[in-house]
Amino acid sequence: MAFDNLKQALLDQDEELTVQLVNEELAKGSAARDLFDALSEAMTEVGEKFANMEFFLPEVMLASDAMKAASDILIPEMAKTNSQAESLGTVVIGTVQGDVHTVGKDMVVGTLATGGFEVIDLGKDVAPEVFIEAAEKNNASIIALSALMTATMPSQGDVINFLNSKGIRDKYKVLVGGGVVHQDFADKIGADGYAKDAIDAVVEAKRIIGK
Ligand code: B12
Repeated sequence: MAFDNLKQALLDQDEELTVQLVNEELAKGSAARDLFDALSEAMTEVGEKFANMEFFLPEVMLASDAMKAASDILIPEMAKTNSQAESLGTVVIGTVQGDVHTVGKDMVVGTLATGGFEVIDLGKDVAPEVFIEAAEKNNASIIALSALMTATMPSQGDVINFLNSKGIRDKYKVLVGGGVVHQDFADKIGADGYAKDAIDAVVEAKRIIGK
């Protein structure tokens, strides 16, 4: 398995070592994207360990912090290697209201930026009106919504309802995702696109804007 030490550092929730190994691998010429993918796999394993009760909230939070620190280095690196000459447009992204899960959303930020989009990251627990203000202000073409909990999935629909109530639904494509979200739910709330992971998010983002 590639980058075993790096993955293990994340599984050990060792932020300092994770960052050190990322910097060492970059200095050796490893591709930022490969490092990001390896860490994404490790983070998925963290999620599985949490579900199996091998890990509890403190371990998960520490691993998430290490992932965030690594992403802060890797995302700008990945954006540099983006071969797309022209921007594909602006995506406003965030985790929906009531939800503080950011790891998966951060990965989508990374892949969209590498894939040629300008990305405005609004962070977590974002209210519908904040998504829409940011989309209007930045002339976005896509609003991307992450939700990790059953209780916060309806907030994705709230953003679409808000767009409808303002009479501006047609100005934006809405892309949804996150652990609990699925295609049927996306269809039900009238989203334009759904993707199961950060790699597919780029394919789907391009598809919904016809690129
Ligand atoms: C990490 C984590 C946390 C961390 C979050 C830290 C952080 N900064 O993100 C902390 C500890 C804070 C946390 C808190 C809580 N959590 Co939590 N958490 C998780 C955990 C273990 C992993 C999530 C994760 O990072 N996965 C890894 C990433 C890579 O996967 P992902 O997020 O799904 O993202 C991928 C795709 O979904 C997709 N994607 C994501 N977003 C988007 C957006 C778009 C537009 C697109 C296209 C794609 C896309 O791409 C990503 C990369 O491939 C999950 C369990 C699990 N197995 O998922 C529980 C989980 C999500 N949490 C859960 C719960 C209940 C909570 C808490 C209420 C506390 C608790 N009792 O456990 C609080 C909620 C606080 C709140 N109001 O939000 C439940 C939700 C249950 C449900 N179905 O509703 C889960 C499923 C655990 C469980 N089995 O019970 N949590």
